[in-house]
Amino acid sequence: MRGSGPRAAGRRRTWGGGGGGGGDIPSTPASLAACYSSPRRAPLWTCLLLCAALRTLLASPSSEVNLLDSRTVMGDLGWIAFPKNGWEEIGEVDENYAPIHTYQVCKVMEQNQNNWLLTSWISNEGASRIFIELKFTLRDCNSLPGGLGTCKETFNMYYFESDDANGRKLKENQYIKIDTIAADESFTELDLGDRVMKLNTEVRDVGPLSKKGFYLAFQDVGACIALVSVRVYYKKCPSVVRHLAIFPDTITGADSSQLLEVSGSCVNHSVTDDPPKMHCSAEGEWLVPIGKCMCKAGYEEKNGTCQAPSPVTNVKRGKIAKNSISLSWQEPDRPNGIILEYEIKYFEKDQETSYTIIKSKEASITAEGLKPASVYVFQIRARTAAGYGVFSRRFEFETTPVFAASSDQSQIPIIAVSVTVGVILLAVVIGFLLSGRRCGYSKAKQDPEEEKMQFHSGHIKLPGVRTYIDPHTYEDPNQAVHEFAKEIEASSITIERVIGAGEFGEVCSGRLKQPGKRELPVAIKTLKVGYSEKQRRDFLGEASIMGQFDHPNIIHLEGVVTKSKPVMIVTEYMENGSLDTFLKKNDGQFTVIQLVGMLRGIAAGMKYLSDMGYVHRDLAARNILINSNLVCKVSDFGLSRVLEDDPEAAYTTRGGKIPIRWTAPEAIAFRKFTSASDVWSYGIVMWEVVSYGERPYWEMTNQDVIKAVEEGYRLPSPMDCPAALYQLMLDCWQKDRNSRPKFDELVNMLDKLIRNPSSLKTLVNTSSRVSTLLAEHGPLGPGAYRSVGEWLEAIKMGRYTEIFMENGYSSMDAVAQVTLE
Ligand code: ACK
Repeated sequence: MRGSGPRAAGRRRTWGGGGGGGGDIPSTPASLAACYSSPRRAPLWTCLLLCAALRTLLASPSSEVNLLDSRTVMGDLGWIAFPKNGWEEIGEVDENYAPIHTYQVCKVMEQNQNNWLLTSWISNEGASRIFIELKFTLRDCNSLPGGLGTCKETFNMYYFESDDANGRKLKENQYIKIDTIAADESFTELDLGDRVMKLNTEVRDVGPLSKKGFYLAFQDVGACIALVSVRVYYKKCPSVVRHLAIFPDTITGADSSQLLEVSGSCVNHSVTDDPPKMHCSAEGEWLVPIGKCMCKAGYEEKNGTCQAPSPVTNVKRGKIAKNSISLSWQEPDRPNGIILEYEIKYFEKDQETSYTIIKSKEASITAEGLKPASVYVFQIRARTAAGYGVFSRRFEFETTPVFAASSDQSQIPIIAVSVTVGVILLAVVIGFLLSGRRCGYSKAKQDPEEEKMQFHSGHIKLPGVRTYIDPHTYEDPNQAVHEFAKEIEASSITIERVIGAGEFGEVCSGRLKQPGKRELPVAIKTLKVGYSEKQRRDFLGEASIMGQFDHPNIIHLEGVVTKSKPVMIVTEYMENGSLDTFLKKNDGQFTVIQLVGMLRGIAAGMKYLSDMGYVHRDLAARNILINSNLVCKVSDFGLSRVLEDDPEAAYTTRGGKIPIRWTAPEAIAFRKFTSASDVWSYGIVMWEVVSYGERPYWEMTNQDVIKAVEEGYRLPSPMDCPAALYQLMLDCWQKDRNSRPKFDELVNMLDKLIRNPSSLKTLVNTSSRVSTLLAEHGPLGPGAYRSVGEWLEAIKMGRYTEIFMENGYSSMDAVAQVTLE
């Protein structure tokens, strides 16, 4: 599992040994098999087989822009080899007579090979990070008769930046090495017998580039290689329209973890005070839109554009005779300007090709010259200065028979026409959304008052559970320390080394040997000399809090030294230090179950704290410690000062200091810190863990994070994240704090996942991951969208937009009114 963000996706290619590793190419032609069978014979690697297969694989993702693709170059590539008898090009053509630019070298029997292949100049077209995808085959040295001593199974790739398209250098030392390329799959003679050739794909990236272009070079030092294709590309975030703003094609940043902030421009007939922004990731994905454009007065949003009035919905029939039908209607719900006129289209049922249009300045008409006893279909639309709105749904009325008396039923409301396909569909979709949204556990709605009792005041006693006592309630803080923390003799502590710096002084590791007890490894926090009385009180405040807890997932306090200097807090030693640093150091090294185990431990520790009535306020991976058995323990307790010494904490407009990226919106906005806001932070910790210590919201500013979260956006799923875990994260990030899971529910859920590891196999797939980058995670139902078209598009049912419109479901309000019935 990896970080979801710009950095992580880029990294994955490199660790994975390239973007895909080996793949079999079946049915090697006889000529190719023959050439490989003896490296001594000039290997005529016609590789003909490759061309047809490869050309079908050419399509690159829309976010990738090719700077060079050797497979599509029709003429001479202009590459040069030195020495001349090293790399050689296979002068073959494919079945369409297009050249196959395959280069080979196979001097495995000769000593001291140093064969270079230099490309011609490649413009980077303004991109500062480029990717190189190599497809090649490589012979397994073990399978070579007698060549073992000299044969190699790697080659090297280099680059040289230049503004000059004619500036190719021949000196080796002018080239900078990109990487040594090894094959995931080499092949043997046996493979050739089976006519299976192992094609390797490796991708490397280079950046930041500062010149207009570059040359690539491939160095062979004695391998048997066929370089089948070289594709050089950069990534871009393709132009999109989001929230009525157009975001242009944007080349990704130079750094693999960079998020580029891009401003959008409002579509025609829309405006904004604050231009909307999106962030272009290094992987070419648009992330976290902020802000929106609004249609100008007189325009309404539809399918990403601004059009004129909303449709007429409330049509009543008036006098109906054998040759005429009178109708009246009300102004559209949202005229979006002054209605200049209405256009009425009508036709005899099933004769749609022959229709009549009449215009009326009034909201009523009489259609005349109709056939008796015939059904007519009517549709009406309004026009303002901005143009026509969409037509209303179809209304059907029947003229009377020749001999029937006319009727004036103008006061009788029109009976709704039969339920259309669109409505049924809508009902099904809504039902589906409502029922499918929740899975796993049920989140009992918590009475806010009840919550206050449980979470807000630290002194409400839960049956059978000890309660946390705020050290502030002691007049003398020293009394609190001595009530909850044991005094340790300084002489029983041996300090071994400094392991970090805390706000109050150094953090050291050492050993504790108390009389009658065995020696323990410990961590020792010290209070630096020259401290003030307040600093001493705050420093020891943490011990007063920690000393009240006794749980395997809460850092254990051994005791304090207050009677001599330096003043110290002694805790159990956690070999692997803080969780965020540990995960970054061990990126990609753990199984999903190990990660879930870590999360389970943190949740269990937090359940204990919330049961005690303690609200942490600064739950983050940096404040979790992990030991050599990968047991995670919650640490960093404090009074107000917890947030003071957290480098992540920033001042809010209300003056408090808050670690914005980890904190629930209600805690940021009005300091509503509860166990439910700790649950929000826990969701962020889950994200940090699954993404191996990625920074939440990457380089976005705190202000942008606050705005984006307020607007309903949530962190996207980390790469390769089990869907069940991401769903838990989203649950923790519910805007309504009462809807978030409680810590005991989180522990139960994680236990279930651990007991049933196959439930972790379903990963959030890439396409839905990308769509969640953009999706609003408020209500996932229609309420989250501002137009019917946008909603239907989001649920992949955009093709039904017209049906919805025709049936009068043109606004999200109208959609929201529809019941399953
Ligand atoms: O990431 P680290 O190695 O883990 O660096 C920080 C540093 O001290 C400053 O807080 C480490 N640290 C804090 N408490 C402990 C502990 N109980 N056991 C091991 N390391 C600790 C923390």
